[in-house]
Amino acid sequence: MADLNELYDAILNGNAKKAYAATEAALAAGVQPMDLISGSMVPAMDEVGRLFEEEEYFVPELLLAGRAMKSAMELLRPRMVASGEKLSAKVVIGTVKGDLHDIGKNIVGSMLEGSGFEVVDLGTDVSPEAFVAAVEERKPQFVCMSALLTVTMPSMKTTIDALNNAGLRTRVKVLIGGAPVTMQYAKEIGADGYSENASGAVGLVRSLLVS
Ligand code: B12
Repeated sequence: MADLNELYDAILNGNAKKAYAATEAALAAGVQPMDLISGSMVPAMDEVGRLFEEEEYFVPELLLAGRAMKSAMELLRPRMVASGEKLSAKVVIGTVKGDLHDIGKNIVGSMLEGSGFEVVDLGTDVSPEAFVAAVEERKPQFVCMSALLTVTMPSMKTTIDALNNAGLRTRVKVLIGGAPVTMQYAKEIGADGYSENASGAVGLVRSLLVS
């Protein structure tokens, strides 16, 4: 039986080597990538966030935990990306302007790829103009935006406005997510959907594709 606490502790302590080794061991024991993400990795990052709020952790600890999470994701990503046939939908994804958090966005991107969608990842700190340019050039059916900071959430609205002004809004479905984002906010800014996690994001894309 794989010890999932090891991965949780390694991320909490910001130990990238241990996180990698614990992930390797869990995969060898047959644990599924998504079970590792939702059972150990996300709860560990939530605890890191709580400790940061309590001022027991500071930015260096956040960085180390983020690095540990990324080293585990290195092993999980190839397993999440399906080798199967691509579905006929393209998704442009990015973290909005001013925001450097990309762990959740990367999980959503990997899950979408793993479900057969073509994913164009614009990275972090993506301006509304860059989203618009990507929609013009890559012609996706979906735009996925991620924000982890309350101060960067308004950039989601600015991006939707920019898509509107460029006459592109009706060509794409816009999905938003990230810890501070809510369904209510999605409705307020005129997004087409919101999900609180990566598997929900895949479900949303699938359901909007057939609707
Ligand atoms: C790791 C981390 C960092 C790392 C990021 C590393 C990286 N490469 O991403 C670093 C150190 C860089 C960092 C920096 C900062 N951070 Co920080 N960070 C975190 C932390 C601890 C974890 C975030 C994370 O990765 N969670 C795990 C992932 C898997 O969850 P997720 O991102 O929510 O994604 C899931 C869902 O939301 C959803 N989802 C995500 N995106 C999308 C998109 C779509 C379309 C859909 C449908 C779904 C979806 O699916 C994902 C998978 O299930 C959070 C605390 C927390 N619990 O969120 C603070 C937190 C987000 N950070 C915070 C702060 C304040 C900062 C700084 C301002 C600190 C500082 N003083 O410098 C800077 C800002 C830098 C910047 N400009 O962006 C605050 C934000 C407070 C607020 N309300 O605005 C938090 C909440 C900590 C806290 N409790 O105070 N941070």
